[in-house]
Amino acid sequence: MCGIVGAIAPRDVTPILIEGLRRLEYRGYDSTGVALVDGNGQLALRRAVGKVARLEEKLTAAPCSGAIGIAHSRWATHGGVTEANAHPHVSGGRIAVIHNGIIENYEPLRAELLERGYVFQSETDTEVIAHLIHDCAKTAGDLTRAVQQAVARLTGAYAIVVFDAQVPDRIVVARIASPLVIGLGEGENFVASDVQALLPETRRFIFLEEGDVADIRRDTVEIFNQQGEAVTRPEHVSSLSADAVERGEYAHYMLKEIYEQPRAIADTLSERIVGDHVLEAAFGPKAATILPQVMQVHIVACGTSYHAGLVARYYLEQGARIPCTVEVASEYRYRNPVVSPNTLFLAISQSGETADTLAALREAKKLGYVATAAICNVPESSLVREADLSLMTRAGPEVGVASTKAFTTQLAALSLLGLAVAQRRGIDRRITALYARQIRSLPEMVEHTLKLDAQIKVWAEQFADKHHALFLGRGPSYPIALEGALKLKEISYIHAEAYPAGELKHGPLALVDDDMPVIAVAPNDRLLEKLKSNLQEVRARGARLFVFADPNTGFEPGDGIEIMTMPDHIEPLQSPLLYTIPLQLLAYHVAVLRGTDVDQPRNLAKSVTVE
Ligand code: HGA
Repeated sequence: MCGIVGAIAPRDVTPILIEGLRRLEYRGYDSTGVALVDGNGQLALRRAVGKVARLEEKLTAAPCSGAIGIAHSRWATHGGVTEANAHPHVSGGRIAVIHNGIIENYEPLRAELLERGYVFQSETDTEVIAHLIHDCAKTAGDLTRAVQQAVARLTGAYAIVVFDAQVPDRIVVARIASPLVIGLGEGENFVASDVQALLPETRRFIFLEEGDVADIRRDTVEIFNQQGEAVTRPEHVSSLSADAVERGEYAHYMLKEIYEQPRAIADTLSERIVGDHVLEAAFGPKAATILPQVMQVHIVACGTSYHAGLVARYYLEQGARIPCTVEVASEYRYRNPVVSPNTLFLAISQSGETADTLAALREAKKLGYVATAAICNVPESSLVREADLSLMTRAGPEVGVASTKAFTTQLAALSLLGLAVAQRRGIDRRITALYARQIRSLPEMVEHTLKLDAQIKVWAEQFADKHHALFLGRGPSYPIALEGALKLKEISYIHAEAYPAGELKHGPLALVDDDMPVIAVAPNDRLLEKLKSNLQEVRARGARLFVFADPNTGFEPGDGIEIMTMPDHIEPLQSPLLYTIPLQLLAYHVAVLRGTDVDQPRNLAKSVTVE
């Protein structure tokens, strides 16, 4: 979703732009476009609804080429999926702009620009940027200054790339809350929303910081911070190869996808959370009218997505103080449910084609919910098309059948929903600001957590010959125990169960013996002491305990109990997502030791499009 590519070079850049768009296709999008300055100094614009291949058809039918150009793949937020709304947007026949993100104050700007005589060709928020830059350029004297003046008037999230066909010696870019990277070449330079797009051209990159504006020419790159001061940003040499979309150095897609989580979560958060607040428009154009009416949420999903829903219940009830219920889709659709007033129906699915979830959504639409919403990884999916609101996870394509990054990006997206509802409910701003900070630091915390991999691989040896395993957690850690058990059973074929630890004594304790490893999820939360007592009950029956715990929880390794210490400073809101990581790695290493088909486990499919 939302792809940006730009290039300035002593050669035709069209193939670079098209290849860049292709390399970003996995993100999902609904339309594409390219703008170039052709050999006659004219601005050439080609746009198409649908796939990059449609844009290529247009370029074949009406060829154009140029040494400076920008290209975009759009996933509509403001205005329908039409050619007129596709980017680039042009002002005065000379300023061409592409944009990722959402301009929150586009309505007053649009009114002002209409008054100043600008004619709008699209319904997008982006077009105001093009006209604003054109307007500023009249007095600014140069394009970079015009962009600086224009972006100073924008609120919201943006990565923008601009050229002026009348001065085609530079591309100017700016960003806030939406990623943008400059690719450095020899006598040519590039820009993109993601390094993936540029890997065939270069591996030297500069990552722009919040508020940066950059003037990119063939031989120079000048960067200015938000205060307009010239700054230098470090150059990074990427170790990714151009075929990084493939499995690369990883033995399995699942492992690669586990390691992609910091980036996938960062992508899911980017453009949606600015400073301390969530941009409601990220849920779609109807969010501003629907969210204020929501007094309750009913979540419906299957498998791993259902576990994400169980965690979301804590985000919504404890964070936003509204009731939330969660149910598996295959049960919901035949239950003839009774719907309370002002309830939002929320469906969660990686593919957006999960048959039971889709059927549940269609059923829900007849039942008087205030609205329907989807959390999904595939923008073109039926679920997204049919729901009133949607928030896309940006996990990228997930090849491993056992879901990893799709799950953690769902948790990230659901935490944004919790925060958006909390904002609307008027929860104390200091509290919502705290949540926002905790959400923003998730990618970095996941990075730290992945460092446990080598230790987990050693633990895995103690599971490889087992037939059963029991996972325990309490509160929001219980769904994580469920997810850990699901991962282990899916790919290692070890029978694994998860229980809320307080339920042990009501039955499952009968199963516990020294052949049944017990895995506990033990963050330092208000249920820790309760969990400790439950673990004593298990230990007393001779089970071997494997505890994932925060530092300072007071667990001591000893006879029959092993402790894996998680990184420091995990906040309660973060712990479900972070404790998922070691459980994914444990399942992975156990499966590898048992020699199963990790990426394509028996009897399972990636996208469950049958009932
Ligand atoms: N708000 C803009 C851009 C959305 C986006 O980032 N798409 O990829 C629009 O709706 O066109």
